[in-house]
Amino acid sequence: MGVKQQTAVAHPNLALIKYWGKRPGELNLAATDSISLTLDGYRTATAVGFEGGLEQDVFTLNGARRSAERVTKMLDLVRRETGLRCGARVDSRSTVPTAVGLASSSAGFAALSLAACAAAGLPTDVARVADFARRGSGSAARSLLGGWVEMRSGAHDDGSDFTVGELAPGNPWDVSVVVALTSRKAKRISSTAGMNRTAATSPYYGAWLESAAADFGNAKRALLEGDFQAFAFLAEHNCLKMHASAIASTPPVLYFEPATLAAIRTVWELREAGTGAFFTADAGPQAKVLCETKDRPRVEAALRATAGVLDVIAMSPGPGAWLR
Ligand code: 2P0
Repeated sequence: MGVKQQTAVAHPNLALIKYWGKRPGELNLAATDSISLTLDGYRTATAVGFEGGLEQDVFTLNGARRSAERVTKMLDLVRRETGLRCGARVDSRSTVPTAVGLASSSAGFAALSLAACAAAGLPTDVARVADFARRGSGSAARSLLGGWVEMRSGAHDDGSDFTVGELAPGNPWDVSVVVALTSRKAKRISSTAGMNRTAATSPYYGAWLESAAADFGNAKRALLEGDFQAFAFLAEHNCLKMHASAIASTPPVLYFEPATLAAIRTVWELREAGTGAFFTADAGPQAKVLCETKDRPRVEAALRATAGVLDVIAMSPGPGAWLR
């Protein structure tokens, strides 16, 4: 077989209504439906080429050889579907800092799954690629699409009614996301480990699942009705509930650093002073602030002046993954 190399590019996405917890089984189906915003700025470009004679996958990230374990797990699904037996060379170039809570895996597995499907000759429509992307990292399925995206696990155990879809493609609001970087250290607990520990040990996990389902419905309605304040308020509350359930795990799953809390206070002070800014935080210490673009300079300045904030990075909504 000749080598057919394909390259895909994807951006990370920011969860505003969170995926936290998995359904039982091997299909990596989320226990909660989620809503995200795909961002511009950071990006990952991944080239995949299946090579006859290559016995193992070879994975390089920004030129350095890395463990191919998670890559191979996903590529095995592509091989199973196509009958391909050989290994692949996977060369990924990413500007997303890894393992600090900036959703590097969402862009990484979106680009990998799209490039792998194309290289293996499988269909590259979003519905098909999303099944592979999700198996690599749940949140990656959302990065296949641009702007506001919903991810729904459906009701079937075999994942056949799992969907991702663009919400409000017309982009109802001119929004920005301002990230307050509070630490450059790798996060202490991976999101997979954090959510599994929460499900196994947190007394609040059941309450989280119940209230997350209501949040999803209410937030989607607010988005479709164009009510930014209602949507963003729900997103902030949803984030706090996710972290509250995680903190109550044994041992605790705590992602916040002192500067994360300082940034949260800054956001609340901005709101008290009349600026519509709302924070969210994922499996890492960074505070991510959603605001209307007209308020972005004020939000950036306030976060820069916050104790412990190392840097401030502003981003806009971005497109879904594409083949290059
Ligand atoms: C999300 N986060 O919806 C949630 C909200 C962080 C908080 O990191 O186990 O890395 O690989 O499917 O996609 C989602 O976790 O987890 C995540 P796996 P993933 O983005």
